[in-house]
Amino acid sequence: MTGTPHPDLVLTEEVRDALAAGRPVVALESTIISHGMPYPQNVAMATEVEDIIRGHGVVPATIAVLDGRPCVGLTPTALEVLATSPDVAKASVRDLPYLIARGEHGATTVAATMRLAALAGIRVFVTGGLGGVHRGAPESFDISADLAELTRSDVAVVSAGVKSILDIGLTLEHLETGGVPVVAYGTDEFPAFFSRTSGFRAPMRADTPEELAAMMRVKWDLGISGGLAIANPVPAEDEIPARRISAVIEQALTDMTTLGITGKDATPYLLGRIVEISGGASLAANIALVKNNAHLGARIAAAYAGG
Ligand code: PSU
Ligand code: MN
Repeated sequence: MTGTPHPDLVLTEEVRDALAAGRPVVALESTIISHGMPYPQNVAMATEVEDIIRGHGVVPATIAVLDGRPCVGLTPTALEVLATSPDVAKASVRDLPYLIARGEHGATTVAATMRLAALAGIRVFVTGGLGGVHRGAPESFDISADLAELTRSDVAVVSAGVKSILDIGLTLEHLETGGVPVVAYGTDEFPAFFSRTSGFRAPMRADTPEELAAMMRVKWDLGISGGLAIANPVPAEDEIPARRISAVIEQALTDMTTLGITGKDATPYLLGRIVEISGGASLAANIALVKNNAHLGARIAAAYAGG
């Protein structure tokens, strides 16, 4: 169903065997480890998320570029390197040729992880938050390559929606233009990462992993290339209400403008600053929502492999 992994990828034996046997595999990104959370919470989160996925009988495949090798499935030592080394570049799709040719380390964003997952034949990918259209994009043109990749790689991406460091309305418009199904899980509203609500209605809704697996099959059977954005709201007990987090986000955006930070540094700066201003509350919510996404992603992968 998924074909043979691209020969230039370095797969762990566990991942290779699972893919060859048609057993479910879930991809995980690494920018969230190297540039999205502080140490040691980052490596603890990465390890726990892998364990959650294994708990569902599904194989986790964390993706990164290590010494120029595009790796699908990582050892605990590799996770530790990604979590601690200052020499790990943030790697979107455009960075893959540069880092691989030079033999460097790269922590893959949603876009780059999708691309490598697709080359491996992995159809489900779990993350925290998607990149999107930044506030002020009509002037800055800052639109994450994650959105472009969702139009290209055949991978279903489970996130908790997009956080309001971005322009959520413009992000949804951009996904519509790209022909990307945006499906909220168990809710009518598109979730805003830290908060279950965003004020925007989700274009589509699903209530079971089987419904999502069915949509994936139909999409790719019809040859409609590209991914699906599955938006899974943060659990109610872990959410930070929109009115509470919005002041924190506004402050972080103001600080970013003052410092003149732009481009690929914008998202990592904002994530780090939000943790600082919120006194760690945002980090706890971030970890909780990633784990919640891991449960759903594993169930979707199992439903897709079983169907
Ligand atoms: N949003 C988060 N946490 C993250 C990211 C986004 O809440 O770690 C990371 C993801 O790897 C995403 C990337 O793909 O930031 C988007 O960066 P940019 O906006 O530069 O495309
Ligand atoms: Mn950008």
